[in-house]
Amino acid sequence: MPVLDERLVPIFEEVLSRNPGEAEFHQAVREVLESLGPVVTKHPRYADSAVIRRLCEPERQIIFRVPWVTDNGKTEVNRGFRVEFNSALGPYKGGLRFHPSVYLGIVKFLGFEQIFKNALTGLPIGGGKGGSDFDPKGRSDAEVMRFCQSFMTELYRHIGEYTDVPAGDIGVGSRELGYMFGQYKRITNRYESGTLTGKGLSWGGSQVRTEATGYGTVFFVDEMLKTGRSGLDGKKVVVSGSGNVAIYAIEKVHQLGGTVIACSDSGGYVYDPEGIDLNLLKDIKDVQRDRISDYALARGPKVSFVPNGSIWDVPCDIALPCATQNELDADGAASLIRNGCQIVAEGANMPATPAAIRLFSSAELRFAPAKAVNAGGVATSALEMQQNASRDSWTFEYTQDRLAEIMRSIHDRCLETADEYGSPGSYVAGANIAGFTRVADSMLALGVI
Ligand code: NDP
Ligand code: 2IT
Repeated sequence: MPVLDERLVPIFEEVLSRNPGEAEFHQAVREVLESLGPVVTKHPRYADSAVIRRLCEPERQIIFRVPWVTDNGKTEVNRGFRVEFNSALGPYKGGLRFHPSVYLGIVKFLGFEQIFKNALTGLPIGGGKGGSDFDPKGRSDAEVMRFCQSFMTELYRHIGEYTDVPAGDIGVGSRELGYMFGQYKRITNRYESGTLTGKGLSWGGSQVRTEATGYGTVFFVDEMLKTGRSGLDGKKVVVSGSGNVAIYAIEKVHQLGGTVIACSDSGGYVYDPEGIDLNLLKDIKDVQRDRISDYALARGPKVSFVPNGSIWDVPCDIALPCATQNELDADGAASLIRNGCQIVAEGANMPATPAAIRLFSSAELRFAPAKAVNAGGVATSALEMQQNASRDSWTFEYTQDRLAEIMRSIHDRCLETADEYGSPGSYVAGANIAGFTRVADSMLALGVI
């Protein structure tokens, strides 16, 4: 493990002792602190002012009961979370995740990452995250609605256009956001569009928000390729997951001339050498809400389904992990390197383990971290807020151009910052330092808050 600067060791030790058992949060904090040594050397004010200690402690953490009734009349009790991590740059902003694995440590890791990601966009948004250990899989629409209504019956008092603006994440898409917005509107008697993002187009949503995280991921990769005077044309790409981020990453790779030959869900992966049939995938995943194994069944014998297999064993030029945290470990990384993969860019949040990242940095492979690569989703959420505030709606083309420009600017800022702090070419150092300095400077300007 890389050593931490001696001024950062006590901060990390405090994070460990104050947040016991929250492994994902520890991992996310450590990854940022590992980049900050040169920053506190160059600018001792960051170490002297306790701004880093303050950043590691959420401004507010809300945990609540979510009771709801199944179609069979049984009462279920889930736990709801909203961690309002940092509001130095704007209202707390970040998604809601519904997945059985959700607990405080997951919400805190995601909220912590969100602070720096949102800072990198250059837009006026603070960092937060929320969710529940509710599992939407196998639940009817009516059950999902009752759960969402109960969740919002508590959450509504904590959020608002100027306070905290949630959106989607794993298990939360336009269906769930619709039920939550409906309940928010009903309780508050306000059509406050800017209180949630990722809304449907007919009720205050923005063009391109659905596609934004996946498209933005591929725009970022395109910028990486351009620095080597190359492009996506003819490239073989592997994308893990088959949810919102994965589907629109696949769509943009295909639009830019690459071919996605494999994707997955938690049951395994499909290998489709001719390229993923996106209309079929969208129908199976978005409409039928079925499994990736059904995709292979529908495509016939030319497509294989590998249950519980590692998608990183499929040889490719570019790998885009777009499913979940820690899905790409050292074995997966070794396999990608062995098979000649050139770029790994994180569409999901923290999908590569620290051991995998260490292997990438010692190989001829370029690695780009989530807080830069997948920032297009939240950036387009901020564009949605901007449209809501001005009661305007922009065209698809204009919004997509704004997204592409934001991704280009994040990419360039990462490389410039990495250069400035003595780690040329490191997107990890660039993203962490550029995100950190913007937030920390604002916090210092606002006093000890
Ligand atoms: P979805 O719920 O739409 O899709 C999630 C996908 O990941 C599904 O294919 C799911 O498979 C798979 N997956 C989830 N958990 C696991 C697991 N434990 N093991 C293997 N596969 C798993 O979520 P999104 O596409 O929205 O989110 C994907 C990632 O992108 C997350 O890390 C999220 O935080 C991140 N992200 C999302 C943004 C957004 O705008 N939506 C923005 C930025 C980042 P299965 O159905 O089998 O569970
Ligand atoms: O991880 C993320 O950036 C998201 N889930 C999107 C957050 C948002 O507010 O759009």
